[in-house]
Amino acid sequence: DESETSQKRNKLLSSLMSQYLARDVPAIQKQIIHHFEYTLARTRYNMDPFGAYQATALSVRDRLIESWNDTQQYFTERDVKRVYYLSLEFLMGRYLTNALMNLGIHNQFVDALHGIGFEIEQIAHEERDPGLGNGGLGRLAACFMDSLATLNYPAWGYGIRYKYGMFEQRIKDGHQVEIPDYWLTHGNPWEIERLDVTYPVRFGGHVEHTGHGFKWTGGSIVRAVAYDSPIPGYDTYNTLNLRLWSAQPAKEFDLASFSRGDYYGAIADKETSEKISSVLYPNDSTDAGKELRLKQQFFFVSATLQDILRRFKKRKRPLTDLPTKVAIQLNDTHPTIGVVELMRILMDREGMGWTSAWTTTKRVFSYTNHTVLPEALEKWSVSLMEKLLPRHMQIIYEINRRHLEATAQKYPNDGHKLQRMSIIEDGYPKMVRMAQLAVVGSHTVNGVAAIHSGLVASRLFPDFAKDGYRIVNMTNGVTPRRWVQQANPTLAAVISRWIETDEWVVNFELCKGLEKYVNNADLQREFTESKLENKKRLAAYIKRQFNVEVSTDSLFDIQIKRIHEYKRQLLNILGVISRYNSIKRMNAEQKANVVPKVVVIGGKAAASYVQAKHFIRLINGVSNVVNNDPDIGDLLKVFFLPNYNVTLAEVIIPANDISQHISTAGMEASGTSNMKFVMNGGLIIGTMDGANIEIREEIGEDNMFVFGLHTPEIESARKQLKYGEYKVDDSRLSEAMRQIESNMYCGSSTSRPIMDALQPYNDFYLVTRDFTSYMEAIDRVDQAFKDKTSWVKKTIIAVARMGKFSSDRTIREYAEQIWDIECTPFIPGSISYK
Ligand code: B1H
Ligand code: IMP
Repeated sequence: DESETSQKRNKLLSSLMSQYLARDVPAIQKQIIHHFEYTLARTRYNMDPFGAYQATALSVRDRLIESWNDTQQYFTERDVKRVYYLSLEFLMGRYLTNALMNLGIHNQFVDALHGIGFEIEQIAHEERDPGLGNGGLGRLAACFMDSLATLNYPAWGYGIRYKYGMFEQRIKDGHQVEIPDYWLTHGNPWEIERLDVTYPVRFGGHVEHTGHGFKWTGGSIVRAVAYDSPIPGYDTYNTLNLRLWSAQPAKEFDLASFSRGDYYGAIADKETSEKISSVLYPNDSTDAGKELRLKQQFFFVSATLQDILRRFKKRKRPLTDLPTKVAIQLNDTHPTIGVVELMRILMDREGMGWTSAWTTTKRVFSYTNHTVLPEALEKWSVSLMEKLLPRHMQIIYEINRRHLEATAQKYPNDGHKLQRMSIIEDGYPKMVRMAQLAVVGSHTVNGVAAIHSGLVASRLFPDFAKDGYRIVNMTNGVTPRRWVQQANPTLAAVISRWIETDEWVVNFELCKGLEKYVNNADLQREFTESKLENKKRLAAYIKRQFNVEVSTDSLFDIQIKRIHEYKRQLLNILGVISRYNSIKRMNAEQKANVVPKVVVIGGKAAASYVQAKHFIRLINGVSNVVNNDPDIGDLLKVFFLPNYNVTLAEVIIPANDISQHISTAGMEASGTSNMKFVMNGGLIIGTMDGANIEIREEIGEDNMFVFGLHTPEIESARKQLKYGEYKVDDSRLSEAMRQIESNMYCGSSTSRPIMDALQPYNDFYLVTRDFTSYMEAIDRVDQAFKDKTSWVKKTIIAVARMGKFSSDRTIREYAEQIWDIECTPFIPGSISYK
């Protein structure tokens, strides 16, 4: 009857809990007030929007905690295989609306808040956007978490809880200024601090040879403390976890320095450990090669592996079974040291031999490559590795020795091949190539779009590809929850009404159903009205920012992404300058024929990326000239929107008529905003690069404005330009360049380096070479936009055919072809909590 008592107790507790978590408006209001008064210790007579947001967030979090605990317990009891997504970046965006929509309690919260005098939009707006990522790579990790949760896959995200996220960008006199993003100022209601979940992480020290192997000791210890954020899936009880590690001083104080009387010195030492999780490196697509960055990588990987192994060991079984319960995905090379750390743990701590440790390790890891740009390929000097991770350096040498020996046996007389495939790059200094290490240590390598995966195999790792290494393609995707349902409620309503279901939110292929109504004038009108709503929202934002009214009849032309030479914002702005010049020359009659345009450009430049910062200065200069020219009026307006982030993307993307994805062919691995723009009823002007190619394949060539050289033509075009075998001859371009040179838009400190880059012998990104083709495409856009009916039809067809680009599709492919994990939807009443 002991079990009878406990059953009774559980029943009572459950009933109390369901009363507390009831979904009716009064229950929600009670909960919000409760948190306001007791968690925040504020008085209800003094409720401000920020406090209301905090209390609301805490109320939502309460609702997530139970499902989240149940989900973890369920996975444990079912003993399922889990995937661990290791990423140095998670660009999650705001949580509140996402959580409410995924939990299906948005309407109730709208009413509950309204009843106590707040509008949900205002409350949602109080949340800081957690910018723990640079751009596409970090946002991809966030979309993946949403899809994993929604599809009920047993998955965890692991990363770093940076104190300072992506810097805030301000514009001062046309220049970018970086402001630190101390995003935790007012706490973070979505995270749960796990002071009980902590692991020691060692740096430095030395390797001892014991009787039966090697032991890494000495050095200094940093503690990793877990911070968990629940990840709700859409319309499912399953709730996943994103575990981010924060660095803290280890408990064991350095008694020696205390006894020496060096009190301050000993404390200062401890302070430095906290630096490890202090700041996100803002270098999208380039490798900064800083010691602290390597420390960050090992710190989060070591804590994560300890956590994963602890979980695995809850059941007694041999460690060689690890690959049947654990899949680890390396998001780029950043967590690659994990391959070596797992080897070390299996051998030095668990006593496994090399061969079985290696087989086990290789079956656990897989690696996603996100770029073929040489400047992004991570390398660490052997001497730095030896200093920070001496045992790991030994293991890397041994991995490489065996790898090269096996290769040499197959290709006995090919020293160059060995050099290319080697994990160690000879030279001064000697370097460890993390990409080679990731390939050798993984069972599968993937690229992120068809063309990119092809290049990974043919250009980056041709020797490995020929040697039978598994290199596959996993075309990126984005979550339709955040990027259509939440960002674009008017379009979402139109879709649901016409295909008579809102199932498209979890099955984006269903949008196909729109296509049969493409000629229906009512659908066309609703599409147009929805677009207008979204353009008004962006126009209002522009009005607030710049105090300029823009006409929503204009074509909204948008390029928002990190500022990079290869993304060619410079090509865009040269096009804008020519458009300006051509309007300047027009008479009234000609002007009547011009498609009025609002050009929006946004994006951050890495703080040390000088040329990218010049681009920003030039764009602002052009904006200043064009927007203040009375001859131009509404025909052309140009804005550089500061501080592009996920929250701003949610406002800008739904308003697009056209978006620009105009990288030099072969350089943008995939791009993911291109997908979001089209899903939101806009068309693309773009090069045959990254996912553009597959988008065009899906939506049809008539619905995309393609221009420029193709990847196979790039190298010879560069040579031709460089050696004067090809001369660019376009008077619009020379005029624009003359104006830049004359400092019409900005001073010479900006114009000179930009002019330099445009010289034929310097134009690596082929801006001048693709210019004429680009301008032709812009003309085609103008012509197409003049026919409103034909335009809206194109956008309807495009939306209807974007099914492939849901991250749900991507995640299913990873799950089936790489991770070998299964959907495990929660079955109520099935867990015993034993
Ligand atoms: C992408 C990065 C990246 N590729 C190094 N590489 C970083 C590399 O801080 N670092 O050291 C940060 C980021 N990011 C992007 O990944 C590609 O450029 C996009 O084309 C792609 O869509 C995205 C997601 O796959
Ligand atoms: P893409 O590089 O254009 O494919 O965009 C990548 C995605 O990252 C965008 O769609 C945004 O969701 C997100 N993002 C958020 N902030 C930034 C940023 O500062 N630069 C680039 N992308 C960002």
